[in-house]
Amino acid sequence: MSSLALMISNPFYGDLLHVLYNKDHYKLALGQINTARSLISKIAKDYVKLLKYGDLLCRCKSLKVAALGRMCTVIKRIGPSLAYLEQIRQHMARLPSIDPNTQTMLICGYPNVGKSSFMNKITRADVDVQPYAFTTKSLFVGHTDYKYLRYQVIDTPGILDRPFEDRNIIEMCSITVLAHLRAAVLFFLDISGSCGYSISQQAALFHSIKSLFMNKPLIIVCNKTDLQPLDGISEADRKLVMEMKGEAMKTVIGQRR
Ligand SMILES: Nc1nc2c(ncn2[C@@H]2O[C@H](COP(=O)(O)OP(=O)(O)OP(=O)(O)O)[C@@H](O)[C@H]2O)c(=O)[nH]1
Ligand SMILES: [Mg+2]
Repeated sequence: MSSLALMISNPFYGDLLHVLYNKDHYKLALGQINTARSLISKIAKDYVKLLKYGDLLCRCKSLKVAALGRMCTVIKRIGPSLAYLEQIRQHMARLPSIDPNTQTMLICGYPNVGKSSFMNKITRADVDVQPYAFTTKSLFVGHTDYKYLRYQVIDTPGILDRPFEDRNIIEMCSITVLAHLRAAVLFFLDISGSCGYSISQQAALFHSIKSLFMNKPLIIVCNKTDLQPLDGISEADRKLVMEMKGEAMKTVIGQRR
């Protein structure tokens, strides 16, 4: 369980763990493990003391059996906590390993806008692409080379524009990675609306999470232009797109200073 404790101490994985699991539950489980550990070492110490007075081999052996029995009882009592922590450990082990110190591109946006399709084009990752929302339910990591430099690319689950407390665990994974990683952000917009969401809904999401883009290079990617050319969108939508691009320019200029 020490690898789990190590993960919790990493701010990014720690927050991700809080998003995926109830913080109070696993802290309680870890606390029970710690108590069990000290109980077991106390039993060991007590029985080592008793063994010193063991005059016969058979008496020493029965002391050993008694000590092991008491230790097993302690372990049995924390069985459910151990099973719960093992489940978390296995889940965390399946998460992609994200290097926070490498150059990173983060793909985010509304669900079904074409984030994973782009990810599959520029990396060798094979993320599932489907014509419905929330196909991607977890973080995916791939790598791409550009001008002799290697970039880490992270595909995130789609985020809906809704109050923070209403967001589901899948959306919160994206929010967590946006909040923690120093990365260039590609905010994907489906300007055709074939994703099922209008440009104004997508723009509302942009403005509600734009504080997460602070101090990060940001690019607005207008996707699905084969279905709807950019110059064919309504004046109101064009204004929204230009507004977002203006915000993105600010962050890029901020980076260059
Ligand atoms: N016409 C067209 N369709 C696209 C384009 N990019 C993606 N799609 C389609 O859009 C749908 C959604 O694509 P995904 O890549 O799964 O979208 P996503 O943003 O990863 O979706 P979630 O994982 O649900 O958030 C699929 O049917 C894709 O084939 C594009 O450039 N043009
Ligand atoms: Mg996807």
